Amino acid sequence: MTQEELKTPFTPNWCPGCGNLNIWAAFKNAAVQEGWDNTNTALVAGIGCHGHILNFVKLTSFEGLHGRALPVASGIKMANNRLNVFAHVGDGDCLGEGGNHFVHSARRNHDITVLLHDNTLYALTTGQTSPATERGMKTKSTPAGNPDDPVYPLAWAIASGATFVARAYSGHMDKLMNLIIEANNHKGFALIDILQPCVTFNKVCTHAMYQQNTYYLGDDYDPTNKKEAFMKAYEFGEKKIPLGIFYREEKPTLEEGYVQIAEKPLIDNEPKLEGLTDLFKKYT
Ligand SMILES: Cc1ncc(C[n+]2csc(CCOP(=O)(O)OP(=O)(O)O)c2C)c(N)n1
Repeated sequence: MTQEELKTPFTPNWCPGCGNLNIWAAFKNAAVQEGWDNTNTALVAGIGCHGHILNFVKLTSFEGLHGRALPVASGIKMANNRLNVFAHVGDGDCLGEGGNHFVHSARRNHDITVLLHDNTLYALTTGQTSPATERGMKTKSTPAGNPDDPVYPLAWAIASGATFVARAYSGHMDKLMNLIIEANNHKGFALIDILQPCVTFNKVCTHAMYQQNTYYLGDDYDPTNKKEAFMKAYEFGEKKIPLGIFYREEKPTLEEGYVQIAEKPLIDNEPKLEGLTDLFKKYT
């Protein structure tokens, strides 16, 4: 599809400067470059500002309940494992309401790509703390400062069994685009934690803050070393926010483990109605 063909009748309504705009652009550039279209790709999103992305990309998509994007994405992949499946999720959505799904989708190594629009708060509901909000940060729901420690999504993903774990900054659009492509090409559960400023409600995690404090993991970093990746995932501070691929591992995906879909996707099988007919009768 071309950029033109990916357009929908809607104009993005994110705030000027919102990181979602860059994620949207990077994702569309990746789609054009890789030939993602309605025959080979499906998108899912949770609820939040991030979820609006589905309205602005003309690809088959499903917006589910808050926090439930990952079970839907996993279901789509299991029904048709030929598809590229992307889940656009928010930090509140995925790490809070959907935390349980995050752990188990990673553990089972579903072959899906999770794009975590991480603005470290609940943006759509106007700026409350999320599980990604750092301790002490003043938000609408914690005017005296957040009394909780945040979760570290990358460490959480690695500990849960994710096989591709990366972090990007939304302002570096080309790097983000390449990472999205790489994550999709990876066989297994891929997470990209995308640092995404919320220019309206987050006065701490700003573009300037990320530009001054992020750095890219170098060639001397070994992303296959799980222990090192786990330690790295906890590094977050002044001049110390790593970007890039923290961890990758080749491991059979959940979909590869199912004999029912090993040869052909579930949707290509003729439905077997005998037995079901009696069941349907019972309930009609
Ligand atoms: C079960 C449920 N709880 C709460 C809400 C209200 N709600 C809608 S969006 C949202 C916050 C979304 O924040 P996040 O997932 O971080 O996404 P963002 O808006 O920051 O992109 C909440 C709490 C809801 N829709 N459903």
